[in-house]
Amino acid sequence: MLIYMDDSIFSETAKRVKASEIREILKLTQKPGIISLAGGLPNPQTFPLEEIKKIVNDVLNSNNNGLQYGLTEGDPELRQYIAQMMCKYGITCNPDDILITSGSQQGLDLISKILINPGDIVLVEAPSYLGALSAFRSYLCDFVDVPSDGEGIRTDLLIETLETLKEDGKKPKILYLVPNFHNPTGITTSEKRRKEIIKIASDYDLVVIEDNPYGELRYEGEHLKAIKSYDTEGRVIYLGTYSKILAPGFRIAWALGSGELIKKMIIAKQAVDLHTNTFGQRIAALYSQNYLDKHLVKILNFYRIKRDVMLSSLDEYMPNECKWTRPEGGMFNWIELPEYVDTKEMFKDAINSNVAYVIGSAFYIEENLGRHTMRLNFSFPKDEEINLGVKRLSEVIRRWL
Ligand code: PMP
Ligand code: G9A
Repeated sequence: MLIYMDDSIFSETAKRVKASEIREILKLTQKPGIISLAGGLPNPQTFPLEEIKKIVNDVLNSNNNGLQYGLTEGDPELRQYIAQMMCKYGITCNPDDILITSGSQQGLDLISKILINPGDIVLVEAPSYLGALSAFRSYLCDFVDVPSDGEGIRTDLLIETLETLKEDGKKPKILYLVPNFHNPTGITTSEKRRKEIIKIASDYDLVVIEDNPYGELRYEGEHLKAIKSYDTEGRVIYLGTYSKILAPGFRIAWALGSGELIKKMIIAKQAVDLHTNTFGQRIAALYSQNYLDKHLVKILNFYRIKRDVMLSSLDEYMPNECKWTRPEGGMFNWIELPEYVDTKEMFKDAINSNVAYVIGSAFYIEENLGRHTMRLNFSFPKDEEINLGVKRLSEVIRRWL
């Protein structure tokens, strides 16, 4: 029997959220023959199968076999390890500041749950990670976007925006940023901007979400200190994840914050899923203690080659009218075409030519922005597919010039 439901049955949230363009494109790219430069997937060749097999046995054979309910906060050994690992980014913290989440996507959801009332303003970069926009949107926020350049969010425009909002009697609550190898642009926020951001957050009483899934994947240069490391007032919530350094299927990530912020997130999580899966957490803890450092060296070498193949393929094939970013790490390049080319309209042509990308406008709040842009991923395809994919794409683009 077909049941018809009137739209009025759905909550405001259900009415407002729309399917993620990335997840929809993921379905299309299952078609045989397509080279996908779309989804931000880690390369399965980096998944350390042999070590994981061994650890799975060790976990099952141990007293704490990872099959029981666990603490909402997360596995104590894993939190201990993460607290130490955070020194790399200049962050001093203790395990009590850390909540293990089911992916950082859940971190974004929990933060929204505890901070956003309908109509609250969230400040985001333009463009911004689309999964975060969906998480915030689910809590019926309003967005205000601020442009970025090669150094990250434009802090001068951020102040201008905050002043204009103040004049209108509006007080934003949250500033969401991806400072390392940004999704979608690949850009890293400079040290100068990081310091300015924390000062602005303090002056305008903002909570900063520092989302850092790609920070470990640095192929050149030194790690920069996290925005969180400059935070003396407990107003930054930092998000990290095992998705890009171990395997996303485990859904193991963490939120790091101070005092009431992290406590409220823990309570919120109790109502969502009680705790993150214990088995995956045990595996992540043992993996981290025994193999992670060596594994990171391996995957950095692996992904660096892919980044370089992507850059040299772009240099070789792309028409002169296109510009692109040169990321120092992460998984993405951002391409700008001449303004008259609409990458959404061009997408069908690309699929027919067996190559996929993510349309740039998907990463903007305002639908008319970024229409001439696209995101390319280089972590998932094989080296030769990157080359062939960019060649195919540049042929498609030439047809639209
Ligand atoms: N934030 C950003 C910026 C991301 O790119 C992603 C994944 N693509 C996430 C969060 C979610 O990651 P996780 O797998 O940890 O949920
Ligand atoms: O598969 C996902 O949804 C995670 C990837 C995100 C991205 O491509 O930005």
